[in-house]
Amino acid sequence: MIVDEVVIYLKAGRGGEPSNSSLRLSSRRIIGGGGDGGKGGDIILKASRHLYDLNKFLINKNFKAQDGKPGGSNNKKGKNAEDLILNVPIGTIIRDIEGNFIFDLKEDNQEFIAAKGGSGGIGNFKKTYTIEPQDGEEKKIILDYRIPNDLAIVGLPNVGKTSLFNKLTNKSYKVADHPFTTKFCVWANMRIDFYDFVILDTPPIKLNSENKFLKHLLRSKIILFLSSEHLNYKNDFLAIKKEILKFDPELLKNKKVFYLLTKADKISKIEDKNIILVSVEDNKGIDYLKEKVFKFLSR
Ligand SMILES: Nc1nc2c(ncn2[C@@H]2O[C@H](COP(=O)(O)OP(=O)(O)OP(=O)(O)O)[C@@H](O)[C@H]2O)c(=O)[nH]1
Ligand SMILES: [Mg+2]
Repeated sequence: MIVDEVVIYLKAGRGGEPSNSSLRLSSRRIIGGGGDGGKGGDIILKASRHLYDLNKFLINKNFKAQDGKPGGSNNKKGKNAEDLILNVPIGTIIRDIEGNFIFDLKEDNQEFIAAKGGSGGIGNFKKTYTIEPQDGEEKKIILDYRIPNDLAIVGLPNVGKTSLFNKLTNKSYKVADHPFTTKFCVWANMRIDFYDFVILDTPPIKLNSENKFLKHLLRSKIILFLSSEHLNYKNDFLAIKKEILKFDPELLKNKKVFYLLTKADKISKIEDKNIILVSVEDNKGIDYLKEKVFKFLSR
């Protein structure tokens, strides 16, 4: 099971305390000599290609960066605290607790300051007063992981999604002659002509239901709509489209959709130019599909 959404609590570091001390310049001259406090540590979220879900945040959800060090006498500045860096998988969207978008960490090593450390207090060097340090920002945020992928397979239950996924990736995920076999999204590389593309298999779409896994279509460039209804496939495709649009209309924007009729070993041909016939039993249409995918993705 992949963990694709978590709420975490962040507390950036407070600035260091200022020093309030005296500095003797001569037997008659004494001035303020206190140094400034150091800056509190930021909490930075950083995209890492070594992580593939948000599982690690189930163990620890609370993060605190260190406070800045206090200033010293003789105008000695306190040390800035080190930033706290939290690695997240590439493809993690940061949201506020109401779900509003804040930032999308799409590329390896990309960083975002999620909570800013407070500035250090100002010491009384050459002054008669000090200024208090600032607290670090405190935040509760949502990490919303959207699996990076080039193409995704979607469809109603039992239409042959995982069978096609296995065929295209040489994997052997569970296939069964009953609906709802696939419970979670899985993804793997599909190699075509020395190029690797990431393909996503999804659980079946349930009609009139939330289908939360559809959020992983956000980054797909191609979506394969699958039906095994050799007569009523148009109804299936309409139902798939309706469920996706209901979940989030953005998911179909600027996407290429290929319409696939599966289990084509059971029929001879079909008079519909918009449909690609495929069968994992006799390999019908598999090379043609790969060619179309390759043409589109390697443009
Ligand atoms: N004849 C034939 N049967 C197929 C083909 N592809 C899949 N099947 C069969 O259809 C059934 C469902 O296949 P799956 O790949 O598990 O279908 P799915 O859409 O992933 O199913 P869910 O994960 O439950 O939604 C299995 O019994 C497969 O053997 C095909 O090309 N031809
Ligand atoms: Mg499946």
